[in-house]
Amino acid sequence: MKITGARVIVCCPGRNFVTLKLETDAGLTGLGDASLNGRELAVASYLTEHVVPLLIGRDASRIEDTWQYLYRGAYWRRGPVTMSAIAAVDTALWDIKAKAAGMPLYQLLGGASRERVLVYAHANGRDIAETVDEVHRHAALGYRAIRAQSGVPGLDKVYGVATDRKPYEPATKGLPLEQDWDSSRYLRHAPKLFEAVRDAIGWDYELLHDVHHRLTPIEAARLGKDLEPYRLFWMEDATPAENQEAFRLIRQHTTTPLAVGEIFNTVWDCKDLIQHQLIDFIRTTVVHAGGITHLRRIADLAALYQVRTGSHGATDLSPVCMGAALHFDLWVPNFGIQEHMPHNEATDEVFPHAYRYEAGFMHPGEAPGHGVEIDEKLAANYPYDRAYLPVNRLQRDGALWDW
Ligand code: CS2
Ligand code: MG
Repeated sequence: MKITGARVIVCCPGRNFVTLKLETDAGLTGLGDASLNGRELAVASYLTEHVVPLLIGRDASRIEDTWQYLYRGAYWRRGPVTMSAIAAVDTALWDIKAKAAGMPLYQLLGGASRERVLVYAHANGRDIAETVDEVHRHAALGYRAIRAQSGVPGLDKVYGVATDRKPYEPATKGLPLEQDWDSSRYLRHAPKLFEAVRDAIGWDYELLHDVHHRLTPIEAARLGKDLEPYRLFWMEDATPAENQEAFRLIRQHTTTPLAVGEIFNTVWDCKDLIQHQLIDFIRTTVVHAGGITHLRRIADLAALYQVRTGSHGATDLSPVCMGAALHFDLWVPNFGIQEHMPHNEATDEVFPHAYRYEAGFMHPGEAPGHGVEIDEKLAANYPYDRAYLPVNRLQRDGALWDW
């Protein structure tokens, strides 16, 4: 079976998505997500200008060879743009292979290891009371695991807290939004949030929290310690991880489980963290970490050290990524949890899908392939609309800080 066509479709049904569609001489098509929030067109052009010409005429069944060809062959390795482009090709090829076999993708990976995929929801509010309300609302929707974020007294805008109570904030039109930050205010506030949430919801729910890279290692260590009484499922992205050793310091001080990896692209970004057992959950996902082929490599390394998966699943990843991730989650033996933020209605219409949510869990469905398609006509009604992620500045002196 040969690849006869490859097209990049960019659309914006609320958020910007980049989708690669492969066609074959057998009449089968496959889809891969290549969305990189705020830098979408870099991946689109990497694909169109440099990858698509290499794909035409290739054997669609040679997924591994194509992965190696694009990774080693480029000479310039790793990085979010390269790895998202490779991921899109890889995901589309797995989609085609599973369709050719007449099977849902998880069957090709080795079959289901579980009946359903545990997902966590997002609860956020401008203050603690509002966040507690949101936690209750998500519990009523059936979620067993809930991430809680709240505004911080004295700070204008904080990551994870949507403006106008919209479900999701990152990426706005015009210049990047400037948020302000003060680690001391945040460090005083976060334990109070979890004390209130535990008081309100009790102990039958898993609670999660995202620090979004904003603390230094020693501050992260202190937060982990202060949150211990509330038994979090994880504390996410406590500090930036370019220096993987930084996590050793956090680890020495706290038993709060640590998650990281939504911005990682390859196993090399995770390697030290996993091998030295400095983390508990690895959050790499299909679209930004080289597709199913590479994610499987990361998960297998993690399994050796009892590190479990917890794939990124924000709404800036398209339903194509979500579908593929859910097949992966249903199979992967060392599964931990999957992030779930429902897409808006327009996105769900543009990307009809077989996956479904039910009472705190998801399932990828039984459609052959990964079960996600694109309505190209509808997609054409939503042209690309440039948007940027916010930047973060210290309240004290306006210096640029981590976001
Ligand atoms: C996040 C994301 O879901 C998460 O945990 O940290 O919201 C992240 O900020 C966005 O995906 C960035 O595009
Ligand atoms: Mg995050």
